[in-house]
Amino acid sequence: MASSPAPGSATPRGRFITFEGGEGAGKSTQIRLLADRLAAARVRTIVTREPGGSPGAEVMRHLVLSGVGKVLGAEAEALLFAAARDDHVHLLIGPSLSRGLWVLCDRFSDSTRVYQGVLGRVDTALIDAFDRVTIDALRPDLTLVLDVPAETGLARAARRRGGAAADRFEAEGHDFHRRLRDAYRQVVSANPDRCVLIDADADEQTVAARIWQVVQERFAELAPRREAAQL
Ligand code: Z5A
Repeated sequence: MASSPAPGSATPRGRFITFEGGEGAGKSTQIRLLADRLAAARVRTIVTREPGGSPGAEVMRHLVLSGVGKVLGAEAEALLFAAARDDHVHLLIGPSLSRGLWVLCDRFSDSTRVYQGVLGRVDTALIDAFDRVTIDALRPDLTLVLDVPAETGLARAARRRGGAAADRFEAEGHDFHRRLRDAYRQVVSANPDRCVLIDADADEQTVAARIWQVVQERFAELAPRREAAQL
């Protein structure tokens, strides 16, 4: 793969791709489909998620999704997500990239900016400080923001849940989820070099094809080889 080597290493650093979006946008589904395409292209890939992805962070996941963070307030909740991210970055994401693996991550620091920052009104300076400590220079190479109307995402999530209870974020109302969508669109506008908005209001294979096109265009090493056809 053609990415530059990690400092002090001969192995080229892997690519880091994050998936973002509101409830039921299809992130988990699309991560699996992209991992399949990358495997077919012989790219060594791991799939992970936030909150979670490492043993300590999975404990934090259980805590925050149980709703305890909501009781403590948005700043404390942001701190819990940051603690989980610190464990995840240092134990899994960083070492995997250094070994040349591509990392596909279901949510990352943009989720904290949107959920706790925009919707929870946590000061941006505090979130910047958390990012400096937890992720430092480990910025995603590409962030795919899956965009669906709030009603579509909530209906998908409710269908999947069946009779089970909604978690802490699923339980928020439609207005929260509409503001979430707007906040994600602003993240894309503010970071056009890193983020791409994907229209995810379509069937799974159509969305997967849109994502694959973006990924191929972004990473030269995946571009379809034309030499054979030209001979
Ligand atoms: N959070 C935070 O506040 N701050 C942070 O820093 C971080 C996270 C990192 C984690 O929840 C919560 O933590 C999250 C933000 C907060 N809360 N919310 N909401 P999670 O990990 O349990 O859930 P999620 O990240 O929101 O994902 P999700 O609800 O599981 O949705 P998804 O991954 O985007 O969708 P999916 O599982 O792929 O699909 C949902 C259903 O729709 C499923 O039945 C699919 O079969 C179906 N589906 C998928 N694609 C389609 C299409 N194209 N058409 C029709 N149906 C589809």
